[in-house]
Amino acid sequence: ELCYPERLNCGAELLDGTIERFGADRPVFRTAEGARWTYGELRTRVDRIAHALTTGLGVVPGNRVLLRGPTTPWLAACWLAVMKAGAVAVTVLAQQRPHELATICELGRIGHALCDARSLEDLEKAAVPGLRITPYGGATADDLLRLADAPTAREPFTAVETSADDVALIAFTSGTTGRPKGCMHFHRDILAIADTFARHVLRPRPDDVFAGSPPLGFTFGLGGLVIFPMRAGASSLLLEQAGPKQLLPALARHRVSVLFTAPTAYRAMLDELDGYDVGALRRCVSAGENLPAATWRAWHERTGLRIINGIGATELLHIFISAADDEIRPGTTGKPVPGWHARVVDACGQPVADGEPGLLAVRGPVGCRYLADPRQTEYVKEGWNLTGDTYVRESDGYFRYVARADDMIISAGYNIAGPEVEDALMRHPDVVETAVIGRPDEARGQVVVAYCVLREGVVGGEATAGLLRDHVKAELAPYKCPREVVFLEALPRTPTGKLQRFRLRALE
Ligand code: 3SK
Repeated sequence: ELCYPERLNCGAELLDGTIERFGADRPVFRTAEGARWTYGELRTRVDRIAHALTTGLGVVPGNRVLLRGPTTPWLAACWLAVMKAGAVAVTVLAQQRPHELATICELGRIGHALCDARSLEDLEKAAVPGLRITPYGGATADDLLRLADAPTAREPFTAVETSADDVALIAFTSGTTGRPKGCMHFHRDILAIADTFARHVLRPRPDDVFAGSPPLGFTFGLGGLVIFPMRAGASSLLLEQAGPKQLLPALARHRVSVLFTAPTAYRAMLDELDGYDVGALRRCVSAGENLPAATWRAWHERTGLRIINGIGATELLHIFISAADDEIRPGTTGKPVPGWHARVVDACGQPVADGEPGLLAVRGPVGCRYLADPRQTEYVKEGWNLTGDTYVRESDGYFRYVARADDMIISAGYNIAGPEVEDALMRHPDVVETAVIGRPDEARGQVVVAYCVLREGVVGGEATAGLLRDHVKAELAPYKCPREVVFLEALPRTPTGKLQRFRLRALE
């Protein structure tokens, strides 16, 4: 059971609390461009921003402040300042376009935005009535620091005494289907993810250097690159460009020890590993999508490292099922993280037998609270959060991913999980990425269609399609074999890297 005081400010806890425990001189953030911040320097900047917010901009506790920009120490500092000021951070992704930003601002009733000077254009184009935009980080447009330059802003900022149950963060997700939903999280939730997944599974050390690809606008990144390292007194390399091509050299150069990224990035890095010394790595976390067992094994073979696979959700802030070290079982996600409970249920919410597929239901220290959205009652039923994933619980308590609940293919009466066919295809050396969907079919209801991205230099076409179909037939029951294989240059993904199967279905 987690137990937090009634008065709790997660920004103060992560920053001032960590300084109390570990000292102010330890490194906290660095960048590929050479910036180096200590915890003490971070506190000075956070306090000045908090003064600028409250005195300069008139932000009061409970006001919502949109944060937009690439992954930089300044964005992390703005987030911490919003926390310390008792306001509510609304995080968005750099890729979100004007109409999406306008929807978010309207839904979130947002009055203020702190925006990296390089990311202003789309936010300005969103033309949100009454939104006051304050740029930060630009050589000429650093309004934020100008506000923070007032003599009073040089004093330490005393964090607002928020309650543990005050909303601290609204994280917007459009999931894989489109319409954005705001997920509200409390101050205690921010610490709870560090005190469950990070504490029990990741087990970071103060000398760890974290890095990864998820942006801070995605709670996977906010947790993995800011909250977890700070809770442990560790440091984080914040990368503005964090594709597989930038990650590998950064891991080597900065002796990164804890990596957060998605299955596709692990797969892509495998092709480039030679020539990079990733010997400092000791923890690799994968989430955002199911990790194919083939990718887990290939990474283990090449690096000796056992990837920590996890399932998380913006609704629940971070990872709730996972496993560590020797408990990791490739091809499964693991067991509920200590503090969390999980079960597999039928459409009426009744538990199904072990070994049977059903809907994943979880409960724990963080719950889903959508901001004014009727979909709340679809996600939370009788205290259980229904994540929209189909899972199997094995008899020894391990949870195995089957598919997104709406990604099951029913063909001639057979239930086929797209990801199982994808796993089989991924075991073919020429396949880099794949997505399997059901195509409507008069005779069979649906037929299996595989979309594949091939290794560079391999040519698609009838012959390759035939080879891949033979490969699947050798690995799985023949009824699971794709009727058709379609070759693409890349698969459609959300800005957070999740596959958008609905866009593939629209091609059918
Ligand atoms: O959405 C996800 O997949 C996720 C995974 C890990 C942590 C947080 C999130 C939102």
